[in-house]
Amino acid sequence: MIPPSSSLAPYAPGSPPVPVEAAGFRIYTDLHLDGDRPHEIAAFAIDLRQQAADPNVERCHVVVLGDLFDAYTGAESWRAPAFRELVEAFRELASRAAGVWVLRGNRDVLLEPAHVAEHGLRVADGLLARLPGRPAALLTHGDAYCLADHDYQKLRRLLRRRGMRRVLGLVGAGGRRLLARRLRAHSRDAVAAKSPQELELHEDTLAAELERVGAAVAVLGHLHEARDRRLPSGARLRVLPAWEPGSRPWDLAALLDGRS
Ligand SMILES: [Mn+2]
Repeated sequence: MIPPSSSLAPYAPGSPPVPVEAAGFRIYTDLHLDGDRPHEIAAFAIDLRQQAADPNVERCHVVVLGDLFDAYTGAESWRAPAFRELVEAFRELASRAAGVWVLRGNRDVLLEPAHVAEHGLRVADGLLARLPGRPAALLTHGDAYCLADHDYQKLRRLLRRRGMRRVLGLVGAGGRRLLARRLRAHSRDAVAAKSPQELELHEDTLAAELERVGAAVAVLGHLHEARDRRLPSGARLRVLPAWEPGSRPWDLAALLDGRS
């Protein structure tokens, strides 16, 4: 049961989705990489190198649908020794693919384009992805639609305030690390204590956003479970589970066709 609208937090969209048209989109989501689990980072780097070696990637955009990091604190997160190999793999992929995007999730809300421009990566809150001759798909993390979760939405609004970025810049890397640790611990404890409907997507808000941006399909992560259903508006909702090492990225055409 979805709670009535009166008990919802206000919808705080991120920046407008960036329109991108390409022959293909390859999608990863919710890797939650952490320097304490270097084997997972290495496995993802291997996968990115495989993507870079595929000649077809030239016509494709590769998209991480949010929560690449388990706790992103700022540009320094990319410079941690455990991430060196991954950064190299991203650079190689960015030199071959039509585009490589890292979308912001709730765990890496502090990602800024300037942090990754030198590696050839792009940052956005969402993409309006269009395959030739197909309806547009909104690719975004999905946390913006969990409106029954007031605590989280309050935090989301706070961390996305313009002035907040400057404040976090001033507290320095040590302060941001402390903040990230606390946020992560809070999110783990709080999520365990929340009822399933508190963590649920508010589908009417999502449907309205799809209509607003002109998309017929939403592709989201965040919930760490697979879903494929029609919203009452007729739009289609695809939720991707967290990517696992050894599996292939999702292909947007296959998602639209229901082949994966
Ligand atoms: Mn998430």
